[in-house]
Amino acid sequence: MEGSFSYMSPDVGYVHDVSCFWVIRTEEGKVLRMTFTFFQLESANNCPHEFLQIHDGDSSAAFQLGRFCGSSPPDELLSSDNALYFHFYSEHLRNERGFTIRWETQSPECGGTLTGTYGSIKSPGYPGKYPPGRDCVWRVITSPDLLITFTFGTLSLEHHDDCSKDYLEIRDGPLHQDPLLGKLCTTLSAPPLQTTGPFARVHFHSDSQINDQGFHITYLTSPSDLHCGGNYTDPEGLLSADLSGPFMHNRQCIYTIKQPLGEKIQVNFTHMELESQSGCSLNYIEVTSAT
Ligand SMILES: [Ca+2]
Repeated sequence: MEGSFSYMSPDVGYVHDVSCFWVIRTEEGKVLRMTFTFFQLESANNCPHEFLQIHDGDSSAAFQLGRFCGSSPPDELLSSDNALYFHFYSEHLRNERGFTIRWETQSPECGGTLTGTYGSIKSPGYPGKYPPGRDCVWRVITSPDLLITFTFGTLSLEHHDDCSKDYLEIRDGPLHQDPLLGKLCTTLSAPPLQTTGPFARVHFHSDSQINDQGFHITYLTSPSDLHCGGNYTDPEGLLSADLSGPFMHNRQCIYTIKQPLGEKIQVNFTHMELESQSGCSLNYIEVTSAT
């Protein structure tokens, strides 16, 4: 769904006390993206006499995205839910003033797989407020010799002491049971977080009420300082990790062995010496089949 609407001053000089309201509503679960194709209103600080005011919902009670006048509106605005409310007011609308607004329905950005060596992740509807009742999961899958560092450009989540309401959770691996790097539910800035291996899982959760602006985080990758991990496609070969010298702390070495479809892979341990503890909780080798 898409469309546009306009208000232009009539061609008769001045009109007084114009007040108009519009609501755009689209399907449940979708968001609206709007752009200003034409915008020419009186230019004044705080727009006291003439303005277009936009709310992130279906009434003036919803969060105000902005009050605009002059001739340089923002490039685009996104709703965080499926409705936008517009209020246009002018005390004395002059000739050749008005606006045209174009809108389209979009699916909110929520989850996905990122494989680049750098990238960014935004909460659904960002820079508008995130919608309630969402769970978005992003997986960052980079190459075996890289580590991932997340930095927080914007972090603005409903604050709660034990993060039981809204939260952003980053795990040191691709799975929900992988170790937690950080769980955030604050509007305070947070220091960067670095993985110990080439994969990460980012999970955003919002509960049913009280939302905030959300987050915009970026990630960069850097080479692992140790030779560990790699991709193997030869029909046979040897994997080894040299743990001599300064002992390797907090590292995941991911080795992937890939063979043509239908081939089976046999793994033999020719030498293994790892610290022993019950349940292999501290140091371990794990072999999984990724068919
Ligand atoms: Ca909430």
